[in-house]
Amino acid sequence: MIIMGMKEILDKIKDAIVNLDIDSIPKLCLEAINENIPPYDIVMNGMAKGMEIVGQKYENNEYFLAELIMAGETMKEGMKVLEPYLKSGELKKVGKVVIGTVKGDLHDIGKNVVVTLLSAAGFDVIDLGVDVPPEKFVQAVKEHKPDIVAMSALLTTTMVEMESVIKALKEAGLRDNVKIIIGGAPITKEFAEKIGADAAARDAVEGVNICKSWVKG
Ligand code: B1M
Repeated sequence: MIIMGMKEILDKIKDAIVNLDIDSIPKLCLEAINENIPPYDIVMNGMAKGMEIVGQKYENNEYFLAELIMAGETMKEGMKVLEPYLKSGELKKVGKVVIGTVKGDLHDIGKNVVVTLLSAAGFDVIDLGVDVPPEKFVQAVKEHKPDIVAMSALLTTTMVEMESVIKALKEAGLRDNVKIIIGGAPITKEFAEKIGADAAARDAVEGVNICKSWVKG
């Protein structure tokens, strides 16, 4: 039997995403787990790297919408294998987060990674899904009284919806009850500041670390 190194397995996983190889991805993820590669390295340094390349191919007209959809499905199959290893389950709840992808935006893979890692870190997570209008965020904050509201947007045309959510929370008198964090490929710290969010996260790991820093003590 040939034993592969960590980088070699992660490269195979990245390539499987790029090649839309939905049949191989579960086996490769399991192989990586059996080689003791930390599950979130498999997500961040394997599958997510592949997604970046898929995005570039789409921009270069090498891939089209059908390939984007297939890449999304392939990553989801990989996540199914990894989720049980990412979740620890028995932790005492450290805080509550309401999260969703904003109105008009259907991208949920990155948000789902954030949800999984937040749950693994002991947060109670209320996931509102995709295409979430401001009223629904407001309603969820009233109902669940979270410590944190997290929003995801992957499109430059939908990131503006984040500002609408913050405005709606202000109008409902709820803005100061929560910390607000935003994330997604087009999001910058400058944008977060401009719209009055408390933080922007580059990736899921940074996002979870910021959330942890808000609830500790
Ligand atoms: Co779309 N898409 N897509 N897509 N898609 C992008 C985003 C795009 C950059 C591709 C490209 O052109 N290079 C481009 C946006 C261009 C722009 O706005 N500037 C684009 C486009 C144009 C579109 C459509 C308009 C295409 C069309 O219909 N012609 C359409 C829009 C649909 C809609 O939303 N209304 C569309 C559709 C889709 C699919 C449905 C086919 C599919 C999504 C499937 C799904 O999510 N269920 C899809 C995909 C897969 C992509 C790419 C290739 C990959 C996104 C992804 O899942 N990445 C993407 C290209 C790219 O991003 N480079 C692209 C992997 C994921 C792990 O990373 O989501 O960035 P990401 O999340 C990261 C961080 O951003 C961060 O942490 C995550 C993990 O580290 N993060 C947070 C995200 N949210 C956070 C919240 C936080 C914290 C961190 O809060 C605490």
